[in-house]
Amino acid sequence: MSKRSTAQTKAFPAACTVEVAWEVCNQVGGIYTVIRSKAPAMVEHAKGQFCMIGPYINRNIQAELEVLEDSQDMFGQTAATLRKRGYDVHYAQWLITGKPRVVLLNPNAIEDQALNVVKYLLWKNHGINVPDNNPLVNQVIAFAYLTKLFFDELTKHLDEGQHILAHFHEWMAGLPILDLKRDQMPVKTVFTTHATQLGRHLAINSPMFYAHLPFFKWEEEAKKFGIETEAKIEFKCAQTADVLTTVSEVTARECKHLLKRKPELILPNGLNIERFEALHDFQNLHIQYKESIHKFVMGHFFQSYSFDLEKTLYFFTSGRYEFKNKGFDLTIDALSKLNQKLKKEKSDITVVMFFVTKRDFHNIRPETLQSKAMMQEIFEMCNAITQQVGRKLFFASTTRQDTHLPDLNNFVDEYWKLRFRRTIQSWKTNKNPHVATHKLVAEETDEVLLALQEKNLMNYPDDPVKIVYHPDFINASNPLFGLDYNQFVRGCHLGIFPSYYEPWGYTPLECMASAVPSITSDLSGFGDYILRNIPEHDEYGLHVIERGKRTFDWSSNQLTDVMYKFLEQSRRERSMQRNNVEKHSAIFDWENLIKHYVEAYDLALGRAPIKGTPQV
Ligand code: G6P
Ligand code: 1S3
Repeated sequence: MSKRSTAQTKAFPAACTVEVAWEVCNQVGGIYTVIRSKAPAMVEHAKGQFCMIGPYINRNIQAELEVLEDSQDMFGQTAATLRKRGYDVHYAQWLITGKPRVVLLNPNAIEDQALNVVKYLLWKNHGINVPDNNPLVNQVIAFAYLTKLFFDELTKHLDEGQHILAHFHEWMAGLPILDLKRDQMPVKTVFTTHATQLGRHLAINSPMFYAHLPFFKWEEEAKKFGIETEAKIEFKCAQTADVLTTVSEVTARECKHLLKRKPELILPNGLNIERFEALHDFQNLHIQYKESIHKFVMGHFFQSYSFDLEKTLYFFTSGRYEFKNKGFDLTIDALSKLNQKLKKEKSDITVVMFFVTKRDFHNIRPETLQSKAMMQEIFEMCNAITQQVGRKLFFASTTRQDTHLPDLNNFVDEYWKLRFRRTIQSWKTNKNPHVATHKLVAEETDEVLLALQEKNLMNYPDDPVKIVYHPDFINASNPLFGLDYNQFVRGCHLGIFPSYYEPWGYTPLECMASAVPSITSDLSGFGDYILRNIPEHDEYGLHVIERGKRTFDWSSNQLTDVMYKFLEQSRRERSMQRNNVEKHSAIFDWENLIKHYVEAYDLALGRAPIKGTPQV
């Protein structure tokens, strides 16, 4: 493979900026958050000459789109030309903050015969073999074909010497880079990988992933995992783009070894912090949403036994179901130590730990739903009784001669007394509350359940650490909490994310934006970033567990200590810490972080020299 030039000297004016990603209008994982939250900053930076390209595969997206089919701008005209040629192309404004314009291309509308020709050319021109039976790869290739057609047309609108700045995210969107370069199009390319295909697989399967990183042979490993096409596309995109970037130093190391090119720049992920900004009432929001979590906890636990909600703290973790990569294993281990420690001390504190992830399940456990319904009934019954007592007391107060408070029991009808007794009696049980809220499809082999069983974290009455395993992501329609995810986060006290493999990791950042302290690890991109850039991070409520150079047990002990110290804080200290977290969250606002993107674009357009020789 040839070496690229070490520096670019000529600066190219950019006619427009185009950002291409599989997750434009199509939520799969974290890249959707990047694209969506960054939109206002991008629109502002490109001064309107900006559009996103994504696949048209999520039909529900129509509700979020304002169609711009008659638009005469260069993107609208290009989309119209492709439509006239028979392609399924949509041009619209995406109705999110920033209202970016989007072009959506339908990969499923490409016929098999045409797709076979595209595959043949991919093999002939770039040495990439494509299997017959991989529907996702087929979609990716068809999407790349349409994207390249779009650029072919779009460049016809350029003036002499002008270029397009095109930013591609991940292997699923990056493929057109190869033909753009091959055809020497006036398009400058930035490729951002948000993880590496191989890294993810190796981290799950190789016990010493980080130590072995320099020694893996990427082609052999890709074959082992059956991801040769994906890995090759990613490798070629990384090699061919004018500028390679990734989201953290952690992933940059992976790129160096597995993609054989050191990224020129790191583009840390941010959030549109304004969206979360609750001015001065975020403490009140915490109380309000905590109340909803209390209700769930009462329904789930108090049927069997009760504890003092004033002395109960809510911890949570959430993320894709990757037991080891997301650090669920470490979290369970540390929780079991915390449980023992609190039990030994006869502590009066209760910790309720929520595991929020996505697993196949049959249904929410009927007991969970029933108990929640009973809570509602008890709530309504108590309201009815207090209303009755209130009315009778008011009447008695005005008619009595003596000034003593009468016995309120006398104001409750026999009917309500009986109903009260019956309801409470039928609700109480001596069974332990389940750890899982849902009936899982693969209960016997579920790693979280097995680890909880092994560590005996089974919600026994004398356990200070209680577990709620919620195998579904939380949204507002969720019947158990009645909260959307951000509200749930605000209602909790501490987020726990000590990941083993995490290119960036939005969850602790989302906590920060919601004024909730969190724990992350030095192996996550976010944790590594705060270690490098925010030395006083503990004061900001951002705790980092060392995992990179430590054993599992060492890290687990450290995690136990950090959780224990958190419990030692007074309510006032917790409240002050929430203030601190909120105060510093602007560090991660896109308004501050967009500068890294601008730097990448300047590099690609030759406005700044690319330092160093990319490796091959
Ligand atoms: C805020 C409020 C306090 C409230 C506290 C609950 O700080 O201003 O009035 O008591 O939240 O905090 P906690 O950490 O116990 O949920
Ligand atoms: C990736 O998504 P994931 O959850 O598969 O990209 C995200 C955005 O850059 C990043 O936060 C995450 O760590 C990566 O893993």
